[in-house]
Amino acid sequence: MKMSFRWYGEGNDSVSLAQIKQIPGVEEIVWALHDKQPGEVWEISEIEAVKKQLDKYGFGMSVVESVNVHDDIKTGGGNRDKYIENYRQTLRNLAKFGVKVVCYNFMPVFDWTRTDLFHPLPDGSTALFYEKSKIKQDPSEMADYILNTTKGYTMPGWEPERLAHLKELFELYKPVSKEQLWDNLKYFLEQIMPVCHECDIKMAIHPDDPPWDIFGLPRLITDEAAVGRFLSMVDDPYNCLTLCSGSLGASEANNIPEIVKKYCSRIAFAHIRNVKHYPGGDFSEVSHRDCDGDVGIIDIIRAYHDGGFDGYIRPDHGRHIWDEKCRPGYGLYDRALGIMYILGVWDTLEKLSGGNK
Ligand code: CS2
Ligand code: MN
Repeated sequence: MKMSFRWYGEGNDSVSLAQIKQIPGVEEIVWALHDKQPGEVWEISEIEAVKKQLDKYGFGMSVVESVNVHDDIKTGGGNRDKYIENYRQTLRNLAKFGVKVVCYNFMPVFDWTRTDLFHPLPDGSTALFYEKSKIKQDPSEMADYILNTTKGYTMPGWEPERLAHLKELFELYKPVSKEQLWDNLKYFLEQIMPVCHECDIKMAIHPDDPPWDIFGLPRLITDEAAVGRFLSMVDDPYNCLTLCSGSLGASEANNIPEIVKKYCSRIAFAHIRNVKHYPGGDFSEVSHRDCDGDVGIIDIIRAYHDGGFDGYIRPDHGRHIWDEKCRPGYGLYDRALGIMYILGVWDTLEKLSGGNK
């Protein structure tokens, strides 16, 4: 297991590399070129610039989150082959810098969705919250809320330039059924698998968050059956998962420790996040401590440990604590606490099983 920390880049993150360096156990920075639009090639000089920044602190750059997939690929639009070729070129360029895992998602229009970015918790901290009844058919109210609340820090999938074209985006996805979306995902992966082999890069899909259809848009990676379908649809060791315990764990029906046990060998990247369920499908993100939420953090870590997981792992969203001003879910303090919790459980399991680390 290699511990990592997501960082949005110089001038684009409230957290500095120097701060991350002081969190015990972090070897890798999970990074991306956040200025790139989906479909653009990531140029060597741009990747090199990030490498120089990370080298100063001795961090690896093995995991990219995300190389976003162009809407034409998701919808099966006319230019998809052009954008797939660009994606392949980006993979080739990333391989030159030792990138081993590319996280991406195949969610239509939005990335993760929350109705409250700063929901107060009883301890005085705030966290991301989802209230089912607030998700209407029309997403424009939500889009306004996100734009007004995230000032200065864009949220993945909710970037102002995308939100400005919401109507067109919805039109684009109108004719795309769930089965067509599956077909388009399969087509995309089959086209890029040969390059993944050549470059030794694993593609690791991030589950849909929340794991159910929203705003009338289909969502694919929502439960164990979907994960099984996804992995057998393109049965290739380079077709992998980013197993996000909080995304799949937002649904009470999903047993995350069981999913980890079953598919451990195909998980390239683990996101550890805890979630508390409320009646009616509402949920709140909470601290990483097992008893604060419902996903079974200790059993999840145990499943990775006992499964011999040697991929990359990171704490996913944290709460906002100690008055920190940061990108929603991506502050320093609570994610650092999360790392210490994950490592505490992991190191204990190692010791109990007679390992020497
Ligand atoms: C992330 C996702 O913040 C998060 O929940 O895990 O936004 C993730 O980066 C994307 O879905 C991957 O494309
Ligand atoms: Mn995640």
